[in-house]
Amino acid sequence: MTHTLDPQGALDDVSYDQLRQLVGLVDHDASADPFPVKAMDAVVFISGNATQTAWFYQVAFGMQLVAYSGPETGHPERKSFVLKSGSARFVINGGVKPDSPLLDHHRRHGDGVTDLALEVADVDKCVEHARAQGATVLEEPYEISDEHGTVRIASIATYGETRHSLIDRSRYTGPYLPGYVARESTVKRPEGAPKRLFQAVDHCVGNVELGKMDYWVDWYHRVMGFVNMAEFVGDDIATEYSALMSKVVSNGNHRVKFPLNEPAIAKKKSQIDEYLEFYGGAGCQHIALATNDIVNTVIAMRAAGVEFLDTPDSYYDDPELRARIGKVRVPIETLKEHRILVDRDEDGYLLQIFTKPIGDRPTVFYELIERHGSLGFGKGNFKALFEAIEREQERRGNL
Ligand code: TYF
Ligand code: FE
Repeated sequence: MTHTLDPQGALDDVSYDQLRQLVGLVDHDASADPFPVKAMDAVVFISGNATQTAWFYQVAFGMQLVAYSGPETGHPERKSFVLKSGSARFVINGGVKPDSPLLDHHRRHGDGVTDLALEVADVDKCVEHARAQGATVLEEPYEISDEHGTVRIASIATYGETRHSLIDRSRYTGPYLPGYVARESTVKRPEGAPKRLFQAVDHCVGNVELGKMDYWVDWYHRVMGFVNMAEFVGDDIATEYSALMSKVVSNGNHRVKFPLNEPAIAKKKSQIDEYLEFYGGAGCQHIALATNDIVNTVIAMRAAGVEFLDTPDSYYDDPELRARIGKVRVPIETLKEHRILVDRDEDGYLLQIFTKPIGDRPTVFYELIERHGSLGFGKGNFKALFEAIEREQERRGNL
């Protein structure tokens, strides 16, 4: 069998070889794919204050402001900031007019992800396949143009009030979409700071209601032709300590990976129940950002005030962990100093760390991940991680 590599996303100013290491790409024959996805196009957020949230992502996450749309550019109802870090793009929307429908979403869910937008080559083919598989089409394919060219867009509904916009930007050279103007950061990077704190979105996790995980796994199989990845949390781990079940689906070459969690009935109130209660239903729980230098990323983010989950000394001092992990890029003492987790599987190892929830509600948080061959999600860390999450849940009075 010959492997044609999936075409790269238009946004990627990170090379295919870099991405292969960063997010763990595998070869894939896209020619038979019913719903070929190139890459994440953008993670789109609603914020109660987009002006300040855009500032947060520049100062704390080192992102570059690249485009803007709002009242000054002929869009009186909302403000919209586009930020980039390598191949990762975030769009932060906020309502200006009090009756903006964007604010309805915010009233129900708080700050969160409204759209996991996907870059595709053929919007119409994807929409027709999705419709035939029973997906809800929220926006039929349409085109918008400006002096930089034309984009074709449609959108389909996924879990909760989250959507997947499908975007073909192959005929477009502008900074984001028609209606946006190029805009540069006015925030100065700290002296000696890394050029970027992360290079790509590795995965976006959805939390769904009890009993709905398999429905959504099947939905991604049917509608988007996604495949299961090996890593999952089944009944055994769920009842012992995780209080959640989890399966991972991805597109053929693993460029886009969507783990899906549901609460498990366990001794304690599940962290997934806490999310569902405060978010007001299913939604995006965490976004994992791929970095090639997690130590310096964590140092820079901490210096800007980002709070990470703590990991006890006993995690690092465990001789069983040290034996299992073997030699990794940085000494284990450095990982301990920065509270970075490490896991090894048959393909290699990964380093990872998790922030506390970044908004007012205990909902959305971030993961930083540095992959060295491992295609997993840190299964060996689940126990330590879920215990750290539960300590925070307890401090909030929600356990
Ligand atoms: O994405 C993952 O699967 C890992 C582990 O609530 C994880 O980051 C799973 C569930 C969760 C937090 C982290
Ligand atoms: Fe994750």
